[in-house]
Amino acid sequence: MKSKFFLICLILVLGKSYGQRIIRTENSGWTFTSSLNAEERKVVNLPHTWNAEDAITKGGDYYRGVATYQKNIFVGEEWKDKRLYLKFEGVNQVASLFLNDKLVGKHIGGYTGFVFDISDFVTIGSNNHIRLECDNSYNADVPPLSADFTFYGGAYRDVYLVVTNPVHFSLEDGAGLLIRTPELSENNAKVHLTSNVKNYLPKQANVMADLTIFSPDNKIAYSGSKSLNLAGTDVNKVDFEFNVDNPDLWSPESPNLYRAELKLIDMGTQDTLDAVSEDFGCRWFSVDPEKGFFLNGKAYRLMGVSRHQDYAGLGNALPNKIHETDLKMIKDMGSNFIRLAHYPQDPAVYEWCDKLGIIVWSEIPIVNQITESPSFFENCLQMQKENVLQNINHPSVMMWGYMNEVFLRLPFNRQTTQQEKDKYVEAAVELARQLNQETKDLDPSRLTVMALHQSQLYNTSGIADIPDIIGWNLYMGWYGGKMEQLGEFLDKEHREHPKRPVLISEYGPGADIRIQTDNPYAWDYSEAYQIDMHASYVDQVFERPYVVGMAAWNFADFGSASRVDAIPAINQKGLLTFDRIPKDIYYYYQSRLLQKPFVYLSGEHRQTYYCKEDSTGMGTVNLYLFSNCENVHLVIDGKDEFTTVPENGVSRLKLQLDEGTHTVTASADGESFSRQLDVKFRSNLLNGIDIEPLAVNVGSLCDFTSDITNETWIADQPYTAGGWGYVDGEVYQKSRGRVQGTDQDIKGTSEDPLYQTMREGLTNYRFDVKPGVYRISLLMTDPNGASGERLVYDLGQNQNMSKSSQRRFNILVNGKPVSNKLDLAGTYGYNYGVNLDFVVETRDGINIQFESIEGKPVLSAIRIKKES
Ligand code: GCB
Repeated sequence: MKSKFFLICLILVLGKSYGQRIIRTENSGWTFTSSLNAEERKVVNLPHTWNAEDAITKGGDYYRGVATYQKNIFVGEEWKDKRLYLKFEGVNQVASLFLNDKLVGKHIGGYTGFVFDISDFVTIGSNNHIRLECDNSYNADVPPLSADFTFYGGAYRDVYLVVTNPVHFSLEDGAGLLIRTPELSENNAKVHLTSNVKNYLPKQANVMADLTIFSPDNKIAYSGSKSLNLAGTDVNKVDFEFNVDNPDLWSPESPNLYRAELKLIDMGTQDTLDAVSEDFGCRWFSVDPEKGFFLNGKAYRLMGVSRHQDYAGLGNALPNKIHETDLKMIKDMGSNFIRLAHYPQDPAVYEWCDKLGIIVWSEIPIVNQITESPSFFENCLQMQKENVLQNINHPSVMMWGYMNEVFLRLPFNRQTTQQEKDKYVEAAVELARQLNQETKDLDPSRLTVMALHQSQLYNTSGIADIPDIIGWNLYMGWYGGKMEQLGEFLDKEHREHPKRPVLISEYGPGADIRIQTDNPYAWDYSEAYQIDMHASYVDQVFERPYVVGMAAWNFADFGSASRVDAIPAINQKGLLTFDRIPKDIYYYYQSRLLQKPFVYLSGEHRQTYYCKEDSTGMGTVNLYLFSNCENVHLVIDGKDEFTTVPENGVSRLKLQLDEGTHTVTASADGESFSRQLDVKFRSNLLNGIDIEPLAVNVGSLCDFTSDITNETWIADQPYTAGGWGYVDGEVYQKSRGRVQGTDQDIKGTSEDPLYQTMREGLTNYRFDVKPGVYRISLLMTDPNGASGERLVYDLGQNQNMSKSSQRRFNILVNGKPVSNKLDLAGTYGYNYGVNLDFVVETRDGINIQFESIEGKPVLSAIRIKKES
């Protein structure tokens, strides 16, 4: 009896839902061809980009052009009365869709989704040929025109086939359902829901629109119906307005989501013709130039990250799972805020921000510059429309952005006359005005925002007065200036523009987990400098209640094909590496932002500490302790104990340790963290070189640990009798003196930082070793490029060029020549990593001599090992 009842119910349920839309991925088995290599055809699955590899290996010369994806889909008789759509979540950057060789449509812009109706192009009962042409070449009418990230081409997000009944909710307008909460308080939420319905039947359709709202705990919060008489294919609007009492508000701590399910029921057959569902949330927010950001009446400092959407080895073609793990790491860091820089991201990103409680700034990619053409304006406005309408229901989204540093390129464009510059500025201001207006028209409930670089042109032009909030991208302590100057700048801006809410939309230096130092300085790419700069910025912001918040640049390292950091083609300002290994700085933020007790000791990527031995036989080890606890108890090797009081989440520990392995344990409030570390004295290193070579990162204050050999090349030192080090010469510095070493891509190696820093003009480098046979490796590069040196991506600060030079020199060991007339540039080319290995026998130490023939000799690294 029971089972019969169940069967009837099942039939009813199945019967009711019969005929609803089919949504299936069309990701598998596309044949890919590109005009780069017309011969090559390969089968790929989406998400896919053709630049995952060459944007790294070829730098700025990665392939930007046309490529094609093709596949067949079978459309059976059963779909003859259906409507068919192809839905693309993102194709970079211009996409043209052909069905059976007929053009269906074209979409401009690489970062928003689009839907094409293919119903009238398919042949029933047959295979249908889909061809998607993508073009990621430079297009002066399509933003971004220039930017510090790679413009990976391809169908890099999911693609779906959607099959619907002739009567269905429209797919072409953004989210499908538009849900607004025009009035909100703790006691009541007024909700307004709209959808467009289409009827492709040749006759009028009488349908019922059934709406059910589920509360976060899955109870029915509202249900209602409306009957609709749908005539023709015209769009018909269906509207609901209702109240939810005592709504469960959405916030970072409680990301409560309501679900709206809307169905179309045939009044005759009672069949469900179509169904859509969307999550939404109830929350209100505002911003005040003095007091900062408020959500549901409560003050919040917005703290978080900016995020790019790519990943090591994959380019921008990420499975949704990586978006999810990224967002979870951002939440676990203690963030309540994310800037989706510099473009709208995958739908999965917004969904996870909703679920995890992360407040979103979503923007369109107008970066660095604009084109003063009507089509550029049109494309920008269309992109913003798509950004807004596709993401409008997400409660996490609270800001719509539309420009990043639009005046960056302008002042350096020397060919441009003042008059042309003025015209350009006027055009940018006009574009900002139009975008701001369009955004407000589409969604008056959100705040508008724009990101600026440190230039007064944004103030003098008036552009900074257009959006509701200003984001400053500030890099004092990196691209010029000192990190301590941040507060001064913010205060001045605040004084001069007291009505303007301000946040920091970017900040942070580059850092490489292979590079460690006790003496951090700008451009050394050390983790220590990254910690110091971030900590300084956060402290300065926390001292200023008016600062709305800050978004660290960047959540993770990201692809920027023409940039050269310690890893070429990667911008290394991430709190995590490109493959998402957290740098120490990630834990600093946990200590600063998490609400639960937290303890961490730095040094995840630095197991050995090479110290100077003091007169008592001890060396100093520098560790950062990150903790939000008041008192942290430290125990060294289970015996020596002391307590430290972290200031602003950090204690800078200077531990006196003897040579050997030590365990340091930090505990507070039930949390405990242990780190094991090895201490070695520099003065003893020559003794063990028959077992472990002595490898020196010449011209640098940083240790460099190779991720290939795991060998550490330790920071350089001056020679003292009985020891080792450089005798003379100076640290090679670029002409402008800001960077120690060169910032060029070193060819022939992935260990660029080892070669980038060097001494030049040296005549002797000595090791007072015991008699024996030694293998000596010299690492060198000639840093002077033919076109002179410059920072490839420099925020336009300085375009100094230094002249190329010629250097030729002899190398001798203890007076015996090992390399004559070495011409690094002539033999290998500029910026090529050259490694010379040779074996020598000595009775009286090793003195490597450099004899200049022309120009200054250079040495980047040296390693010696006793062979016998
Ligand atoms: C900026 C840009 C961003 C860059 C960043 C940097 O101001 O907005 O796109 O990646 O600086 O790392 O130089």
